[in-house]
Amino acid sequence: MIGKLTDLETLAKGKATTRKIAVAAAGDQDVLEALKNAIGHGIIEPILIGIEKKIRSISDKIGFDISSFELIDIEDKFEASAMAVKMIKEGKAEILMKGLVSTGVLLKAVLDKEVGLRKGELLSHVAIFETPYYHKLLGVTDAAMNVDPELMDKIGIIKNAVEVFHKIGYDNPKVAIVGSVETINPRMEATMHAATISMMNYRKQITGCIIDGPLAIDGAVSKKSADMKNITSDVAGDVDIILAPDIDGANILYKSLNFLGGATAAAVIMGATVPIVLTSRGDTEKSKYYSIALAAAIA
Ligand code: COD
Repeated sequence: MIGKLTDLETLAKGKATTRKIAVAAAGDQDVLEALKNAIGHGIIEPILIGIEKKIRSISDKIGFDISSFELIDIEDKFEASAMAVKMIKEGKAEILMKGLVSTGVLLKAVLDKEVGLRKGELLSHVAIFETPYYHKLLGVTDAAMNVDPELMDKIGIIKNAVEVFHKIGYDNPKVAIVGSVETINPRMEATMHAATISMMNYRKQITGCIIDGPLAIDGAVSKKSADMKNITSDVAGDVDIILAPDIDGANILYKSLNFLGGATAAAVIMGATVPIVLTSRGDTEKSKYYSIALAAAIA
């Protein structure tokens, strides 16, 4: 079980072979810098797909020697995404990474029924935070993909997050389904979802984790707060994974942790045949590096 994001680096380095990462539309300074950093730490080897001239000129500018890496010259962003997906399909890479292409375009290539990377499961975003204000790593899902998940979607989102935690050494992660309150209110659908999913876990319809909800965020992360509210729970105050009610709740939590909570995140999209790294301009350099390390650790 890992306790810090730097441990992801150790897990990634412990792989028998260096993981290959296919980068769609790689002609972007932020992306090339993140790759340079990860290659410097010996955790990945890239296949760069995009406008060759642009990739070479940015690489020269940042002092990134790409001479030993495969580079495929494709101008169109959808075609570059489709090529990156093809590389995965053909077993030439084990991680997919988004470059200078919109999330929607890349995900369309991933979700393509015939040539994409579906394996019959829901795709969802899983982030792992390290913050000075919590005693261990903290998972947050789904801040980037599923907009307004239904009950069954939430079960799929939990499954993906639990899979990530299993792969980084947590046998039975604690999952809190959070919202505004810890009581069930039939007028608040998220509390009904939480109660149903918790009971499914209690009855062993969902295994590999301990789930409790509904919980408010304070009770989920603070034992003191849970005790004050007389909440008896194996999860309250010691949560590993927080499932938010929808993309807005998760995204607000994600950005609050980053911008107000001094946290750093590593994040991937799970549910496809390989992990997908989707860094964005708002992410710090460290966060981009740890996202690549997380993907390499679990691929
Ligand atoms: N998992 C598995 N299959 C999916 C998923 C998913 N999460 N989402 C869609 N599909 C499948 C559908 O079943 C369908 O067969 C096909 O993909 C297309 O579905 P649509 O028409 O709903 O897909 P799109 O292309 O319109 O939208 C997919 C997105 C992921 C782009 C969409 O859900 C989205 O915009 N999500 C939010 C992204 C966002 O704005 N994030 C903000 C923070 S970065």
